[in-house]
Amino acid sequence: MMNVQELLRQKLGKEIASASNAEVYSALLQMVQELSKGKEASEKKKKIYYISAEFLIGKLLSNNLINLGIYGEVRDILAQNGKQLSEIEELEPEPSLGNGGLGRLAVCFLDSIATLGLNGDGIGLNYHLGLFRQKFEKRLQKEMPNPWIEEQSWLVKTDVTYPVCFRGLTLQSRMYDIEVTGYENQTNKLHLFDVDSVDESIVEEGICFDKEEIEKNLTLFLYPDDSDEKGRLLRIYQQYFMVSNGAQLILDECVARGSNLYDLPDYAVIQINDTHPTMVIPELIRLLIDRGMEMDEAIDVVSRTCAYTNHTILAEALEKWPMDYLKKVVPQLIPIIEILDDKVRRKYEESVAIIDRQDVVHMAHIDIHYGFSVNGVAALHTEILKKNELNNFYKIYPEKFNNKTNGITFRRWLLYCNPQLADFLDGQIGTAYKKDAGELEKLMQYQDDPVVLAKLLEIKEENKKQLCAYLKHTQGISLDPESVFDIQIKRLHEYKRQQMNALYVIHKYLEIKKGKKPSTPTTVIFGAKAAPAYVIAKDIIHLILCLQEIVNQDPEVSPYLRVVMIENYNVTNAEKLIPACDISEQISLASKEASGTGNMKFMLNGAVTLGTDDGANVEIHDLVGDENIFIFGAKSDEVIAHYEKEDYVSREYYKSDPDIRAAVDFITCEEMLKIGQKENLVRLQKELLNKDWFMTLLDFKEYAQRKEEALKAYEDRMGWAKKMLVNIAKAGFFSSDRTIEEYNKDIWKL
Ligand code: 26W
Repeated sequence: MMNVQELLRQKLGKEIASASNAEVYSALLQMVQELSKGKEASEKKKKIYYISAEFLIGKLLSNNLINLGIYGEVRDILAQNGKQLSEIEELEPEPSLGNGGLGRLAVCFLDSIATLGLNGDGIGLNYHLGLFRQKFEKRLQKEMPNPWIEEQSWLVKTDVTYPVCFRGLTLQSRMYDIEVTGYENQTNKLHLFDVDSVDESIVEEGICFDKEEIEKNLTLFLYPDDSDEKGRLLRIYQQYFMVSNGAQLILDECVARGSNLYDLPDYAVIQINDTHPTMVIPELIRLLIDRGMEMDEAIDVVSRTCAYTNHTILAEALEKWPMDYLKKVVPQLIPIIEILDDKVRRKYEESVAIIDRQDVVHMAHIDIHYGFSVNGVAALHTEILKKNELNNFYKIYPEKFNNKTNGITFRRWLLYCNPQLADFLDGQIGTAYKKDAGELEKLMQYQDDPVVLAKLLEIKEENKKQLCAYLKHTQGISLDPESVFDIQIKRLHEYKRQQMNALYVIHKYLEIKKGKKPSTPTTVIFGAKAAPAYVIAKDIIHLILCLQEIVNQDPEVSPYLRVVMIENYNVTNAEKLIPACDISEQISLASKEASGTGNMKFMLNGAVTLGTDDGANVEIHDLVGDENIFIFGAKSDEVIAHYEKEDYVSREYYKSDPDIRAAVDFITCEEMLKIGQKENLVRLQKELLNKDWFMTLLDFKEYAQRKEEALKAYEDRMGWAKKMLVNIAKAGFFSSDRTIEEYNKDIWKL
């Protein structure tokens, strides 16, 4: 058994007590890397390659200490030497290599793959700057560069390098690895590709840079702004760079493990995370032909190796690349894509073609025809794919379609972020739930035990206080821990309907002004980044920041209602917010949120969901029952029918309901215009009145009513604690270990 204290002292080269926090951080990082290195699993024949443009890894130090089984020991050793692990963690920059759910899911999956002892690595890009750092200036979002790579980081430079050819430009890649520690198990790898020539000094004002200097900018940013053609071309450069490296690595590794390439599907399965890595299909075909395979054989081999996960039904998120763009960047793929299209066209109708009449390539269509599995990420989502969005494909390939409801790793989202709750569970139901999440059900036997219920309330209270201290310390925000914490944290998007929550805030403000004082004060907390070119999303942020000012400054209102939008929402602050939440806002327009994973994290930490019948909320609802969730709003089939009939007119709701009218009018009232930007507020109001594509006003009334019910229910403390308990007890299904077991059983077959 190695001695952690000794190892740490050795890495430090001095006594722990006399080292600075920065020195301790650096020593811990080296120590973890060394310890995880010894744990690589012996390579088995078949391997899963999870290829994704995003891996939202978050900070790794504590996560790795937990997975290596030495978190408590390290924390205690540090404490004995006058050091706080929590302070040391703050020195670690967060690698924000993802936008949101899809990127975070990829990392939860890597954790579970390693934890379950499966042979599997991630493949992605080494963005030097993660998703922008968000700053608020004059109540508007400003984007700043978000560097994360320091002198010492989790990245390990390797000797692996491949040539990647673009039109008129060949770049030599460099592979970096990050160790993926499994929980008390083996270590796998996340391979991130880069080019040595990337130059951070080309970043100008904010996050602007020359989009045409490919050698210098290729892996500079995660998803550069794609609102113009140059940005979109850069996206194609990034995607091809990722998949070409990935394909070369996979073929090399499989050959090394004994494949003759004709038997590739026995050695590799490639999970394509959304359409961003789709070009891996034509690229693999191209490489196999280069190595002497016939075209038809290569297509067959690749089709039996690749599987596709769909994460959205929003048309604008299903990628389509004009042939012109592809010709400018990757001309070598054009003849292959044309053959793939030709084969489809010979057999099937136009609607499932790969290249459409406008000469645009539908990336998802490549995945579906030339992959062996298509999965959605929650039961409802998969049903909608089969019945609606992808129905024409489902009719051709019913056997390819399957559901894999998302999951989250309980190591990060319970053991790490809520140690008080985890400790309490250990004492109550034993520790087996850490590896077998279904064990959480054992908590059900205490649903009427007043001591257990009181303890759950106490833990929540403590977490709320800790959040208050954290927000005070990091953002200068003061909150009242006695109030109900009602939290909506996720990317900003109209379909997620932060604007509906903001309208509720206005409604409540007006009610309080009229003298209707609520018995329990509420704090509505938002956290969200808006895509830099998404104008309305930024207007919604502006609205919320203006409301924050008006509501919190109003002495008549602020004792009962407060609004806070935290700056720079990311994984690190999610880890503090989620354990402190009472009401989890999951209010997307039904049918639009593929799954959601924040909903699962909140549930696991004892928050009660206020949500629509959408994504995985439907499954949460089924598990906890009507008593333990607050569901409202139009159902997905009603919503789909509105779109089909084009019969939703938001203005009618505005006209016929005085509460809605008052709330919408408030957006541009004198008070608001005094502190807000007229242009943004007027534009947002017009959008709600003239378009409201995501039907905010349709659900508003029911939403406000349900929220009142939830707030009322909160007042019965024991009744509420029971709801918390049931949510925690039923959360086991949402462990990503369960999800990965299903992927393996049905798709990967390792
Ligand atoms: C066009 C490029 C693009 C489009 C969409 C990049 C990134 C995105 C999203 C951020 C994709 C995403 O995060 N989707 C989410 O995936 C989660 C994991 O499956 C689901 O839980 C969410 O419902 C879904 O929105």
